[in-house]
Amino acid sequence: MKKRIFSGVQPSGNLHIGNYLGAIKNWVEMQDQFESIFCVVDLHAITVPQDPQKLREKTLEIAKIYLAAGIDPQKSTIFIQSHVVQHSELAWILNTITKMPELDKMTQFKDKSQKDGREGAQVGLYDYPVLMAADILLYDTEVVPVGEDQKQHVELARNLAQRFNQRFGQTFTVPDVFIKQEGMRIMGLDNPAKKMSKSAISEYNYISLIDDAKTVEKKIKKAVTDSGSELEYSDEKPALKNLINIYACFSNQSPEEIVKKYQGKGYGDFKRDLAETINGFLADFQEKFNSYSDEQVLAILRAGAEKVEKIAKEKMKEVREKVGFVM
Ligand code: ATP
Ligand code: LTN
Repeated sequence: MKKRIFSGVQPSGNLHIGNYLGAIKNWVEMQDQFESIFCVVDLHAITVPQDPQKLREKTLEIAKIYLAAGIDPQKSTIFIQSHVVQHSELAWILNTITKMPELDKMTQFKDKSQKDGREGAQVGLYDYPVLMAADILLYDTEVVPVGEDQKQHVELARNLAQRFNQRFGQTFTVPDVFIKQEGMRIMGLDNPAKKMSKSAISEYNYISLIDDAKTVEKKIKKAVTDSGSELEYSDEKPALKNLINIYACFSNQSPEEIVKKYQGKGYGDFKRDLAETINGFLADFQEKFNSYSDEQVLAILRAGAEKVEKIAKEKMKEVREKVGFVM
């Protein structure tokens, strides 16, 4: 039997090449070997304020991105998180076995609550990792493919599964995290010390999957580089290292091959070719992205929800019995 994988992306902001290289690209490669479930996590998105109309649009957009990237609905199931109510229900139950210090230490919460301070942060943002654990455990997920930044959250899902099993008897599969080395942490183009993020303030931080060719050229041109003029792949030159990593992921060449190719040439040549490589990928991607209608994706998402709801219902029946609810 194939192992089951589950992963998701939030419909907040513009998906960028970091999301693609760190997560979605790997899902596409994994969908033949695994029974795959991919979710558009709208319940997670509202942990920071969203405009309702925009949220609706973004939710369908993420699903189109999955499809355009190569997720095949014949092989994988895609659905919208809020369409399967059991996610919220399990999150509530898991809340009752989660300890405050487990959430206090979450890097993502610390980062995201920085803006308004802990006092101004919503409880939902704090509780985000528990909902994510519910997503994962509801389906007896065995492997969770994500970018580096999500490792801590999957660790919590593992702990909660073990704790619940210990207290109530074997119920949940303990999931493993899967992080692919290449692309696991694409850094911001304007600041190589922080990961590329769709909630970044400057649009020069990221390359969106729906940026046009001119914008990509401009953003790559403006991307910070380290001092010096020779292309170098090292931790001392984090900005260049990041650009070389991006180039490597899109061109299937190793960083060493790339450095060799540009020896004796300036950053200019490298940046021009990098923009061209990214644009080659985006042209094909965007053509597919634009070929889906809202109705088409909605039909796929509804069929997906129907399929996974069966699994979710069964698991919740077991959970309800175990915790002592009257059936
Ligand atoms: P935000 O910027 O709002 O925090 P995000 O860019 O982190 O959002 P998510 O929806 O939280 O996007 O993440 C979707 C997937 O993309 C996750 O698996 C995450 O690990 C991965 N990911 C996000 N940013 C990067 C990055 N810079 N490099 C590699 N993978 C990333
Ligand atoms: N928090 C994740 C998105 C996410 C997820 C999940 C990923 C929500 N639920 C379950 C894997 C499995 C993020 O990437 N920001």
